[in-house]
Amino acid sequence: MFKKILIANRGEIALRVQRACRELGIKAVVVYSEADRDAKYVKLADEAVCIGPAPSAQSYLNMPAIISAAEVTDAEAIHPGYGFLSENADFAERVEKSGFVFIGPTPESIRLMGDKVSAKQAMQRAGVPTVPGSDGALPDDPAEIKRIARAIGYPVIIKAAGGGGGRGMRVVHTEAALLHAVQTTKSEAAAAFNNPEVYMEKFLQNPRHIEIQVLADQHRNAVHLFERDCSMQRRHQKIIEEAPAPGIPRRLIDRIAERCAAACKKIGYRGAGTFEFLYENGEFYFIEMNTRVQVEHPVTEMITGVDIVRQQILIAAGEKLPFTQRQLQLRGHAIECRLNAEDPYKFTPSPGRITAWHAPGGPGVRVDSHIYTGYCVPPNYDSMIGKIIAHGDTREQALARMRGALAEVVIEGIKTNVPLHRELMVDANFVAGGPNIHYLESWLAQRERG
Ligand code: MV4
Repeated sequence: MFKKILIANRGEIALRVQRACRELGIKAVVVYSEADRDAKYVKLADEAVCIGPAPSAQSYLNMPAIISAAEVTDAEAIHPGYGFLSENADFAERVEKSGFVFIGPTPESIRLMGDKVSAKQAMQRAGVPTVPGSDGALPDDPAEIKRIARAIGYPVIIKAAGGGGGRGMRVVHTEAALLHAVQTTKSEAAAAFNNPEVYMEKFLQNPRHIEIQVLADQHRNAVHLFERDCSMQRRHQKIIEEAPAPGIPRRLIDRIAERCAAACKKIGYRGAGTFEFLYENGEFYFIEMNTRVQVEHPVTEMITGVDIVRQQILIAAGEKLPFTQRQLQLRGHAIECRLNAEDPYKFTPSPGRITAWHAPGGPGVRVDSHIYTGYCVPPNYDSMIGKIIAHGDTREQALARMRGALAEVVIEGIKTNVPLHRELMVDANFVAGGPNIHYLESWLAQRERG
């Protein structure tokens, strides 16, 4: 087992990875920017190395600085967390070329999934159902593009191969708008991702966003850890996630989830991963795969009892998965509310000093956060300051526990989205379960109108 791991991230996930290290008897080295000097994850680490000024381009995205930090501290492996360099294949490659273990998939797997065209083709070949669409990247011939759209049927969506997570896409409703949309998406993709390739899919109007968590070791074992419903989002930022997904027949999900695990074996995937699906009218359609640990991993941990970060580390160290698919049991229901330092309804960031913080607690309540009373939320990064996760035997109990936790929580000095979560946890449609990806935005628009 590793003796020392470097964590190439900040905030709550840097703390979360450290906790997994501590449990395994591994020393944790953290890196920090000048803006994070007083962060809790820095204070609690065994060693900490400053890697640059506040802007992430000069710190958390600074590959040479991070690799040097691993060298001077004698770390053996690097955990990238989420965001930043976590899905950068070149980083994973440089980490391994420098003699460290990258706690994640191979650079080849990251690259395969980073290109959304190759990811979709790989999944199709592995028997995972995908959204009907173009067979790979779109050709240049305008007549051919029109033929493909007609065959799919309008509306269609044009997506950049280098995009993902909602970046570089355009919906097209008529043939008259098609070629211009393809051209615009192509030029934007060339500028944003250095890759002009685009592909076309049937545009699904009212899907839910359901994702499957997987774990694969380096000995051809792969399991799924069931699904998460991440439909409650605004502008591609998830704010509430839950597991399992309400109202979807278990046999339907199990069939898809088993295909995801089988696909991992087929492509030689290793580590934690997430298969993203759109779910509409009883059908699952694969859209993308994430090759990192996700923000919302705790809801899966709560319903399975599996520590995903611990497993990431064990897998990277070459160990076998300690359970088979059959040994994994889905237990109860879990809901996560992301805490953001922002105006609850206008969504403008609200950095600054936290003058009071009282964390909620009680049975089934988990808080993953790096904040403390007196902590100053820096303006340089994502506004997420933590997560509350509530677990119960049933969805109703998880909801009740979340309502209790949100009633208890105190965060003063900055604005947070706690009031928004309090409203949503009693919203009749959310409580009923299963809203689609547009629900939150229409709810907010409705609320705005009064
Ligand atoms: C789609 C879609 C409808 N039809 N693809 C947005 C994020 C990226 N991962 C894929 N996205 C979408 N792809 C087809 N063929 C609708 C979305 C989408 C969406 C997906 C998941 C969660 C929130 C979303 C919000 C708007 C659009």
